[in-house]
Amino acid sequence: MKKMGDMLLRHEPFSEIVMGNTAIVRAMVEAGTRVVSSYPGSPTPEIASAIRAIPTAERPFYFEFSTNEKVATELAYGAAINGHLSTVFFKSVGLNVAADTFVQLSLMNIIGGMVIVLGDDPGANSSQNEQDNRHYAMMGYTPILEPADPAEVYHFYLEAARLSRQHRMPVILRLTTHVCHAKERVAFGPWSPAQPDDTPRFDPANGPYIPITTLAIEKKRTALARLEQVREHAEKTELTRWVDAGNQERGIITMGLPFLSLMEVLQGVPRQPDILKLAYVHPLPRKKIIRFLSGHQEIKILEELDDVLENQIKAIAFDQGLQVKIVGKTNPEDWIGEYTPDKVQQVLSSAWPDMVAPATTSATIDPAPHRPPQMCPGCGHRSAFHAIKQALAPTDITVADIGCHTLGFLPPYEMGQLLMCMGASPAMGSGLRLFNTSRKVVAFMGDSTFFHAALPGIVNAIFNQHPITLILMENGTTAMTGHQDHAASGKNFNEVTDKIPVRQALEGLGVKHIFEVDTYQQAKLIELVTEATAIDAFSVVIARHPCMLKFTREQRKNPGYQQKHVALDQEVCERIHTCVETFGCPTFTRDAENNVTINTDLCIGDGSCIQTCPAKAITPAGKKKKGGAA
Ligand SMILES: Cc1ncc(C[n+]2csc(CCOP(=O)(O)OP(=O)(O)O)c2C)c(N)n1
Repeated sequence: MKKMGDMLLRHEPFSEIVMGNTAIVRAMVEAGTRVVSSYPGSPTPEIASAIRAIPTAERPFYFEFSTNEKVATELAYGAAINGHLSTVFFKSVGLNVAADTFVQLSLMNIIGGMVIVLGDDPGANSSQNEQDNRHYAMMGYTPILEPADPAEVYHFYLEAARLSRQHRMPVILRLTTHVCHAKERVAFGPWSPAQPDDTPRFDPANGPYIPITTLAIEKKRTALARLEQVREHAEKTELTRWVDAGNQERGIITMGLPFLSLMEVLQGVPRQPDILKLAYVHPLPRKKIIRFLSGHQEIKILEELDDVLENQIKAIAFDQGLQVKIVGKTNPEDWIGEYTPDKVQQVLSSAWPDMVAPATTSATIDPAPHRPPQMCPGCGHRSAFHAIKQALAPTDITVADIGCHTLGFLPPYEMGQLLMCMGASPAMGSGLRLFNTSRKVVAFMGDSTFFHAALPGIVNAIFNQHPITLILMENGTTAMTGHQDHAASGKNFNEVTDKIPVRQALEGLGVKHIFEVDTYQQAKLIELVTEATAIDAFSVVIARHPCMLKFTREQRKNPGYQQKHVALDQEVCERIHTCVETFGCPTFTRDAENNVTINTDLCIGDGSCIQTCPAKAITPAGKKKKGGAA
């Protein structure tokens, strides 16, 4: 980590093999960014890992994980109108949370400049959907730059920062999963640290910053005029690539990852098409596109997710009265998934089969064995779900939320029958409870989600008296995205801080029925859930246990650390298989003879399984030396 931190602060130009998520941090440093904020979400958390590699005292900018994406956006905006170049980054669906603020930003005079880094997720690798945030950018009159690889991430960030400062408007840098995680050698420029001018420059005269009534209309005019100025940059920028193969029949307009995949697919193709690879995805370089369209008989638009480019380019061609044939999406599948090389081959072959043969690879290559997601050994959520299931009737309704605990919906627990987005479970549960006196409603939620977006739903349940039970699965961290701290963790990104205990927050809101238990105490948990769900009022069970992945990782750093594991006495085991079938810890394996063994590489010896064995065959066992046999 120190090496990475030193690298990111080098003064002389250098080149290094880095991820897109690392390249962007060097760009932030070189651009003179002063404030960066985020809420964790794939594919962007490694940006924060790279930031962490720079010790706080040496970091040339302030960074924080805020409580949610809206807050992070507002913080970056506040800093930017005080004159500081700022950046906010988060995952695709984070823009839904930030949207109420985001859509106003283009109306403002952002004197310091503000870059919004989006981690979009075509293929829904780690998201509830694969939404195309170009729609938001268009709705918010905000320019977007879309890089294809780590080198472009670096250059495009610098361009976005320049543009944003110059036009005092927000600029989006749209990354996608592969672009964030791909690695390549990037040539970075020099950095000469200068004493930043931190004068607070906020001046209402730079605004107005209050976009209401006629002012909102005036501000919209300004936003539209700025977009036209940005279009002029888009026409001229060398970041747009025109790959001229001298082909006057066929051309392809594309951007981002699909461009890289296209280059792979076109290898060995005898008659190469011309390619226009866009850097600015909004606003489009209209004149350049008209020139490209005019020079070809047929154009293929190659874009991931929605037909955003296609519709605009077809409109441009129509307005210009161009005769060129434009082939966009031809199949519903073209709207879906990442444009990896095999996907691009498939999409291109359906437009131009004489140029590219249909992809055959998927049928011939053995797929990797299916590996369903699951909770880690020792996870407190497993112990909780195993117990809670025993406290509820099969007809009761269980509402999931977003986080590691979402995995409770999987067998054998099947706890959580519906899921929407972060913080939605209390209000959805409240709706399910209306006119419903026969089926209890239980909502689940993690502690990061509690602060992120759940408080309004909880307040609503209290205020409007919805008698549901919320089970707050408190593991002390934002586990699913890589253990980022949150308001109840006792530290923020930079320092130790006071905890905001969830119990006190709930009491402050007026919740009268609050129960607390460690999730490893299964009998107690069953008792409390039974009691809480019997109350005809909003109730909360705080089901607490530290995230054991995080805890064990920290323990392993101790020199004398010895991995523990449980043992299973084959003589006592009655082959009931609760450990495998109902508790479901991946540590237990059942063989063809129905014998259960323990994988001591996986088992952390937490012992939460011991109480689940009706035959009492599981015991705390021997300790396994670091790296040695049991
Ligand atoms: C709006 C939004 N932002 C970020 C994410 C990414 N995300 C998925 S799970 C999760 C962590 C939730 O943490 P917590 O509620 O504490 O549950 P845990 O994973 O610890 O069980 C986050 C941040 C998301 N899905 N949606």
